Amino acid sequence: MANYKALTIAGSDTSGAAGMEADLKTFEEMNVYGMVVLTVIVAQHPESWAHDIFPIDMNTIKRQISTVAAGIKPNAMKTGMLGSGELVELVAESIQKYDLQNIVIDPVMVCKGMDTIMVPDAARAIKSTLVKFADVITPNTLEAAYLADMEQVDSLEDIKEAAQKIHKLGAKNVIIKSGSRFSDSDVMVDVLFDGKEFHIKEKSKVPNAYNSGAGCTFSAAMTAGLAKGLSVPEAFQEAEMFMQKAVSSSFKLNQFTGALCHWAHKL
Ligand code: PXL
Repeated sequence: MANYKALTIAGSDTSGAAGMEADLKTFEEMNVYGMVVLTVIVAQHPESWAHDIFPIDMNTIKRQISTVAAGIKPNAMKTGMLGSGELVELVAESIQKYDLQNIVIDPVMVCKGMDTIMVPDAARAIKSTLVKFADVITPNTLEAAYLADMEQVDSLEDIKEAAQKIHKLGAKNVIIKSGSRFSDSDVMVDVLFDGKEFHIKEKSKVPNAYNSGAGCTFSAAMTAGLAKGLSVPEAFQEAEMFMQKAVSSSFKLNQFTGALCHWAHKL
C-alpha cells in the first residue's frame, strides 16, 4: 500500500479546533500520514477565550525541520501560524535547502473573529519571501487584501482582482475563500486562480455552523490531495467535499467556540 506523507509547519491550538491539531486530523481522515514541525503554542483564557501565543525557540524548530525534511521527506507540506519574520525566512530557506515539493502556504495572519494582523513582522515576511514558493496559497479575504495591497476584499470581483495580484507575487495557484466574511450575502465562494482560469465554487452558508479551524482544515485537505499526487483542481474538488461535510456536522465546544467534525465523511 502506498504511504503518502504530509508535513505541517504550524502552531498548536490547544483547544484542538485549528492549527496543527486540525491539520493532523485532516491528514488522517484523508488517508495521509501526518508530521508536525511545531512553531508556537496557542493557549486560550477559559473566561474570555483571549489567545496567548507562546513561541518555540528557533533551534528546536530547526531540529524538527531537519528531522522531517532531511530524515524522512514529505510528499507535500503546508505552513500555518509561523509567529515571526525570522521563522518565515527559515521556512523559505528550508524549502530550498531540502528541495521540498508541493508547497501549500496558508498565510495565517488572523484567528477566527479577528480583523487585525496578529504578527505584522511575520505577515510582511510571508509577502516578501514565502509567497513565491507556494504551489498553492490559501488566504481568507483579510489575508488576501493584505497580500494584494487592497483596501478590502468584499465581493467576487475583489477576490478575482486579489487572486491575480497574489499570483503576480509568484504563487502558482491562489485559492481565496470568502468564508462567512462577505457582508451582504448568504452565499460563500472559494475561488481558485491558476494563472489562466478561475475555478469558482459557490456554496450556501451553513446556518449556525462553527467554523473555527476551517482555514487550517481546508489548506490541510489541499496538502493531503497534493501528497497523494492529485492535480491542484482535483485536490480543490476533494477539499471542498471534505469541508462541506466537516462544516455541516460542526459542534459546540463551549460558549465561545466550536469545532469542525473532521470524521463527518464517515458518518
Ligand atoms: O485559525 C488560525 C489559527 C492557526 N493556528 C493556530 C491557531 C489559530 C487560531 O486560533 O490557534 C495555532
